[in-house]
Amino acid sequence: MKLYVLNGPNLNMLGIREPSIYGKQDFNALIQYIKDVCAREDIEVECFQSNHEGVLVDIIQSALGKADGIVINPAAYTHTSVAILDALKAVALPAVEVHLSDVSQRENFRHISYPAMACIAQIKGKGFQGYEEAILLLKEHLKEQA
Ligand code: CA2
Repeated sequence: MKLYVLNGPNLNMLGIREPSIYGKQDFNALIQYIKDVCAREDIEVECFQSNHEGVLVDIIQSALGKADGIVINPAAYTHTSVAILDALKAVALPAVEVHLSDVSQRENFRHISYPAMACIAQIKGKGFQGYEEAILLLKEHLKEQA
């Protein structure tokens, strides 16, 4: 079982500002956390981060034939990107959207998610643990499909 984990714009700045919203740990710690969860669960993982919408679309397209599922935190593109929604629909791989913060408790513009319309679940407000939940959910989903 192989997963792609994608992180969108500015998530590489984790730990540098806004610790009250996104926590104190930095981006490298997040990637290590994801890799540790996947190693424990016997899942192969590739992690990506980009600040560019088109690059995220390219990575989603490249998952076809290489990954069994996608965990994605599209960051600000969550609230704007029909292109990421369409890419997820195009590859038709099971995907789970993750947010560190609880976007439903923040500004109104963060309440809409386009990519979530092509995801089997959205997990929000659980910090790094949200990524673990997404990975476990995809693992169960893929086992059921097998
Ligand atoms: O809660 C999340 O995970 C978000 O996807 C994070 C995005 C935000 O636009 C979404 O509404 C919710 C922002 C990521 C930017 O992260 C920063 C990290 C450090 C300092 C400033 C921003």
